[in-house]
Amino acid sequence: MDILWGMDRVRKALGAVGWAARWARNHGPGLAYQTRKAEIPSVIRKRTVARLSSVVHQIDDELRFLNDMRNVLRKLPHIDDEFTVVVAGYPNVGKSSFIRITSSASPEIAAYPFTTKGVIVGHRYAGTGRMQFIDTPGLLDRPTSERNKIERQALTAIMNLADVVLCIIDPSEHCGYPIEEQVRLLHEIEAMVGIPVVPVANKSDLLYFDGYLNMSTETGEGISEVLETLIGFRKQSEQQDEPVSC
Ligand SMILES: Nc1nc2c(ncn2[C@@H]2O[C@H](COP(=O)(O)OP(=O)(O)O)[C@@H](O)[C@H]2O)c(=O)[nH]1
Ligand SMILES: [Mg+2]
Repeated sequence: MDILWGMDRVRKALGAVGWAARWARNHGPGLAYQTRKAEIPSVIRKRTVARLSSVVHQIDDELRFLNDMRNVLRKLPHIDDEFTVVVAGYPNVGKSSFIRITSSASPEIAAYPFTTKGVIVGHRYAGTGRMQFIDTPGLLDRPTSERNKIERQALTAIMNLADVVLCIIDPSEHCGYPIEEQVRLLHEIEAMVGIPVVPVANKSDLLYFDGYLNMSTETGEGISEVLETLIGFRKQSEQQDEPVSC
């Protein structure tokens, strides 16, 4: 909430609503009594409604703000408090394919307030152990210089949930990006996040890349080794749990 709106803004809105609620509690019984006792109740009733509507009018902006906030919060992806892997890499390297092939249940596509695209959240329950994967379309798929303020905030929010970043590269370059550019993004992410980054070369069915963990989300080759490597960071993440800023 702090990242999305700022806690001071949220506090101000809730404070205003609290004030209106207290006003209604304090004045409500008196106004009701006056209305009942009045010789011409309709006049008092009109006055009462006018006073009430004036109170609501005074907090109109705050109510609208809280309503907008509720709409955003409702759409936030459901992200569990469990071992979390954020999947990074240029478009078309195989991020979504990896989440699809490793998740026990169908990955959930959730709207994320910062991006026009959905965030894909996948869960793995069996085999190597419980973990969840978060895809980051539009966030960790290109150099930082191209990210705007909102996207940087979104990234900070996601990184605070993450234990490990899995950075997928595609040495076959079928994704459409030269390998040098992809490795540059990998180093940039390593320098930025302050949590372990696991680089993995995907599409090993097309090209094997020396010096990296290799996998193919098409054939399934190397996937279990990648999962083992990721889960190896679970212990570490349980010990240190510090927020990061991107
Ligand atoms: N040959 C091959 N193609 C792959 C592999 N993984 C993904 N692809 C293909 O690469 C394209 C992009 O994959 P996708 O998972 O959507 O990439 P994303 O944009 O990073 O999420 C799709 O056409 C996939 O079928 C792989 O291991 N081998
Ligand atoms: Mg994708």
